[in-house]
Amino acid sequence: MTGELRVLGACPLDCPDTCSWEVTVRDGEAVGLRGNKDHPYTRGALCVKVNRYLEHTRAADRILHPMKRVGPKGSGRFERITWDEALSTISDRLTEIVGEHGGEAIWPYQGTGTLGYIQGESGEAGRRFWNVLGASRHDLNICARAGNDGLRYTNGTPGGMDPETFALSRLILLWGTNTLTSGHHLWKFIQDAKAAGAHVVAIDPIRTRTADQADEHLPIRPGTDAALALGLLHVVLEEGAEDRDYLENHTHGWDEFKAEILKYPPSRVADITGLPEAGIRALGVRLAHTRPTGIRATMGIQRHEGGGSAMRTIACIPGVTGDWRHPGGGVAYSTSAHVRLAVNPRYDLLPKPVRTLTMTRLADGLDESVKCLWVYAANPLGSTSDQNRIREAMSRDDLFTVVMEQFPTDTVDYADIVLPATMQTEHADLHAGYGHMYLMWNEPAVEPAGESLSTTETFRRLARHMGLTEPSLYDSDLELAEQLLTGTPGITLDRLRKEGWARLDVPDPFVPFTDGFPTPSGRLEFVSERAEAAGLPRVAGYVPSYTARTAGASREYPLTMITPASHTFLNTTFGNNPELQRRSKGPKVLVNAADAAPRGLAEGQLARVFNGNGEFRAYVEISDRVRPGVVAAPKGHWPKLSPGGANPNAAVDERDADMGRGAVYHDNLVEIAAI
Ligand SMILES: Nc1nc2c(c(=O)[nH]1)N[C@H]1C(S)=C(S)[C@@H](COP(=O)(O)OP(=O)(O)OC[C@H]3O[C@@H](n4cnc5c(=O)[nH]c(N)nc54)[C@H](O)[C@@H]3O)O[C@H]1N2
Ligand SMILES: Nc1nc2c(c(=O)[nH]1)N[C@H]1C(S)=C(S)[C@@H](COP(=O)(O)OP(=O)(O)OC[C@H]3O[C@@H](n4cnc5c(=O)[nH]c(N)nc54)[C@H](O)[C@@H]3O)O[C@H]1N2
Ligand code: SF4
Ligand SMILES: [Mo]
Repeated sequence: MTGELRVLGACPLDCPDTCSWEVTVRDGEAVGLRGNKDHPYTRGALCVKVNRYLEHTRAADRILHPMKRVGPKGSGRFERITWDEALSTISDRLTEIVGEHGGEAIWPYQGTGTLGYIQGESGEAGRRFWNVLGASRHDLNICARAGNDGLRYTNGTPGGMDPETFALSRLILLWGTNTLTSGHHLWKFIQDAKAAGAHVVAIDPIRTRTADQADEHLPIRPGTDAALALGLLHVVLEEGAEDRDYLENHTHGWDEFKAEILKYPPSRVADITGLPEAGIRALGVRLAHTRPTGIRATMGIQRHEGGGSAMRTIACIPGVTGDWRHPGGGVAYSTSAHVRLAVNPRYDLLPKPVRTLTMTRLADGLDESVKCLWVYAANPLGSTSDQNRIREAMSRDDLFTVVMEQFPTDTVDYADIVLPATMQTEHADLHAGYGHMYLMWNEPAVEPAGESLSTTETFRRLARHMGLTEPSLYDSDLELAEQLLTGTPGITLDRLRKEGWARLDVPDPFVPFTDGFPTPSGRLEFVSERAEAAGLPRVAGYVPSYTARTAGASREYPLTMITPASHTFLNTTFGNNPELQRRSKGPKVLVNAADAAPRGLAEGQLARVFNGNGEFRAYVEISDRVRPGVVAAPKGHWPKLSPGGANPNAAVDERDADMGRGAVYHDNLVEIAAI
């Protein structure tokens, strides 16, 4: 490649915005990266994390060739090997393991490092290979599952509002979501709504930077959101503002749900949520009389024991107010369910039905029955609950661990073989935002760095090395793209490569559920027979989180810990980036003065945060941004780069949320002590 060219691409990270970007390539080298101004949703700006992505691709600690471990597990001591040696070692071990123990002894642990449909988890990259081998299935439930399931009970699908329509909302509830940190491009649409007179309310136990910009902030007690939803609806009923025609014609189970709402008058809800009764009442009155009301509730809200029920119940609000009638009304969680790409990981290739292992349950699941742990696009030692037990499980000598990575994470330190992975400027991929309604194409801009290979190419080479004959294992990236796009007639690969993105085939503005709801009744379900059959409450309602139901009772660990998104990292991605580490000013833990004083904690001092699971260390920030009784420790710092060698997940329990075995990252009790 000579001369200068501009290559269209997309940010691959697990962020709702999936930015459109443009890479400037000069003489085969990427020399510039900027957000694409023409993209209708992301409109140019990237973010503090990704602005210097090109530098990150060239970071000194990038893994550029295959390696084998030479020190003990966890030591991080490796020696360079050739791809040929890596593939031979792996082929031999996999063949031996499948022969002796069966394919189910392999756990392909795929994470969210890239959301690509070709290279990443959205298309279950690599899964065809695993199916031929008969490997265990992997349930990637770590992020959004409890909420997805909750929404499915109410609406039949997790898909909801097109986020662009928030510009049309007149009341906006930012509920358990930190927009300006975790997907800031929505803010432009919120600003448009504000300019037209909309009122914006943040409902979050933390006064986040998003709450700072809202008109009103309700610092709710964690894990009590469904009670607030019922209390607000109580006021809507008092005001006589329920949409009776909508209730009659588009919902299922109103009488039973109404009886549930009537159990939650604002006075009771004030006791449960820790919010002033007057504030609940005032917001209830606003909700009663403001159409359209748009609710943005994202994943933060469902990282709790009652998290699925919280989303299920919040989703009932527009059923009562009739907001789904209007563009700008309803609930927006994720847009993924609107994407119709023809994902085909070929489970038909499995030689026999196999077990499913659960991503959120790595410490429990990694028992003697697992002989090979294959980690790709994931950093479980930084991101998954119960870090100490994972470390112990990964130390087992007879466990063969392969990690495909870009950087030497804590997880890499436990690998037998490390395989170097390409970064987004070096491979082709097809994406869809989970916070917008566009498909995106990422054209490779430069050659892979060092000896790194993409996920698909790694599995193709491995399949060839093992002599596997299933033809679909050898489909090229462009063939995979063509296959995916058969699900979206009208959007061709040629068009996507030329234009960079294409709006999903939906009207603009998009109003979902105008033709009914994909539930068994075809209506919005306040009452769900499917939930009942699954052992869950029949009627949507309040299921307290673990901390909400026990905090007062625990004298040993009295503080509720939330571990939200960090502004400067994307999960643990960028946790090794010196500039972003510096900007994070962490690891830190936010503590209210009322909790700091009795513990003798001073501003800026290093403290131990601990419970029965383990401990991590963080610098105390005394702050009225957290309620008394609540502490916040942002996620993303690498354990080995943190004081004490652990991050908050050492104190996160491997408990399940009420739905989908979701993780409970914001639902743990801790104590803090000065060091
Ligand atoms: N900068 C940055 N952006 C990210 C990420 C990142 O790590 N960094 N992660 C990405 C990923 S993987 C995801 S899934 C999304 C997640 O994005 P969000 O959904 O925004 O997730 P969280 O930061 O976990 O939680 C959001 C807010 O919910 C609040 N919260 C916690 N518990 C409760 C509760 O019980 N009730 C209420 N009302 N609020 C509560 C937290 O205090 C937090 O401010 O963001 C993505 N974007
Ligand atoms: N305490 C706490 N923990 C949390 C959360 C929380 O709120 N609090 N949030 C959870 C959430 S929402 C999520 S989604 C999970 C995420 O957890 P994981 O899925 O483990 O994601 P990351 O920690 O970002 O690690 C992804 C790794 O993939 C690598 N990678 C990126 N692209 C590629 C690629 O193309 N190929 C390969 N082979 N590797 C690649 C990156 O270098 C990075 O090390 O974390 C969860 N962990
Ligand atoms: S992390 Fe999100 S906001 Fe930042 S560039 Fe990627 S998609 Fe855009
Ligand atoms: Mo996530």
